Parts: sequence; C-alpha cells; structure tokens
Amino acid sequence: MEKTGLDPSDPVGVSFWIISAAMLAATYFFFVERDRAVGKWKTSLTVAAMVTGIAALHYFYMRGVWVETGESPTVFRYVDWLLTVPLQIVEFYLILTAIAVVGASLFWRLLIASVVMLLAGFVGETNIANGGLLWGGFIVGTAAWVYIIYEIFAGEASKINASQGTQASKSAFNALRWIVTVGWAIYPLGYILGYAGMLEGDGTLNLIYNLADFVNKIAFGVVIWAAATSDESRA
Ligand SMILES: *C/C=C(C)/C=C/C=C(C)/C=C/C1=C(C)CCCC1(C)C
Repeated sequence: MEKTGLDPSDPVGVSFWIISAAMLAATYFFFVERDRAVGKWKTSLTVAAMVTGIAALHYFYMRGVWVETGESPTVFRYVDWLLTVPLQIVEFYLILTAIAVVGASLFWRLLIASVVMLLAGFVGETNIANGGLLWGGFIVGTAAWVYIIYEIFAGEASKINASQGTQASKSAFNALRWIVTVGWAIYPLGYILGYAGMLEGDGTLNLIYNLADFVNKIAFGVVIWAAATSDESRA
C-alpha cells in the first residue's frame, strides 16, 4: 500500500508529530513569558525559545522523512543537535555571567566539548557498517560528554556557581546539571541499545531519541523559565 500521511499504528511517526506540536507550543510559551522576566534572565528565555523553535522545525522535517521512507532522519537529527546543544551551553554561560565575571575560555571549552561529542556520534551513526567508527565515535563522544559533566560538577563553572550564585541562579544551575547528566544519558543509552543489536529496526532508537529531546529541550527551558520568573531573580 502506498504510504500517505501519518499512520496511527506507527508510534514512531506519531511521536514525531506530538513532539513537533510540543516544541512549537513551548517556543510560544517561553517567548511570551519573557515579558515576566527581569534583566539578563530575559535573554535566557529567548535562548530557550530558540532551542525549542529550531527543534520544532527539524521535527516537522524528521517526521516527513520517517513517514515517507521509514528510515532514520539521522542528518536532520544531528543538524538539529549541532544547533541546539551549543545554544544550551550558551544557557549555562548566561546563567553564570548573570551573577559573575566569567572568562570566555570556560565557554569555549564547553562549546568545543559539545561539538566534539556530536561530531563523533555523527561519524559513528553514519558509518554503522564500520564497527571501528561506530564504537570509536561512541567512545570519543562519551569522553567529551564526561568532560562537560566534570566541568559543571567539579570544574570552573561549578566553582563560580558555588561561590557567587544567587538563589535563583544556583537552583537553575543545579537543575540544569542534572538534566545534562541524567537527561542526556538517554542518548548514549539509546545508541548502545540501537547499535548493539538489542532493538529491532530503527523505530525504537528514534522513539528513545524523541523522548530524550522532549525532556532535554522542554524541561531544560522550563527550569530556566522557573528561575527567570521567580521572585529571587529580582533580588
Ligand atoms: C536537544 C538535543 C540534545 C540535548 C542532544 C544531546 C545529545 C547527546 C547528549 C548525545 C550524546 C552522545 C554520546 C554521549 C556518545 C556518542 C553518541 C551521542 C552523540 C548520541
């Protein structure tokens, strides 16, 4: 049968559709709520809206690829991540610069680590047939992610937060670092399950990545929104 539109018995296609709508709604929400935030927190909400807005666009296209071809929209997915993950790194930096004078080198270290993580994953996922690249990419990507975790829990970023943070910035920073540790862990777990042959077909891997994006983009924005509109942010 020729495929037309969305098949209700295709949970992966339906998840692409639902997340497109959620990303769009979140974008509108963060953008409108920007009015309630003060000072530098306004910029944080703008960036949160950019993240979900860019994702919404990619989810429209990813749904199309999946529904029309039944294949993983790997290139769209990584283009989306390459745009949105660095923006989330910018969020960390904005939270820190709202409270302290922060050297630019910290920003560049986090940014480069996030790009290395994604490029390594992309090389791995687009060369599945080459086991060396598939797992080499995974190892390099995981090392870069672990470095980011180190930086926000024990490195310079964490020290600035601990010594100079306000209540609002500290609670936002703390929640964001758990998202980066626990929420982001869904991606490498999906990668392992997907490519070690534990899942059938590409569908489940896409479901896992979709769920992870939903949590890590929308919940991430909500954490920033909560801090930006809290009374402490006015202090
Ligand atoms: C909005 C999109 C987000 C927050 C994407 C995050 C993606 C990751 C944390 C990906 C991590 C990976 C590794 C840690 C190992 C290599 C494979 C990746 C790229 C899936």
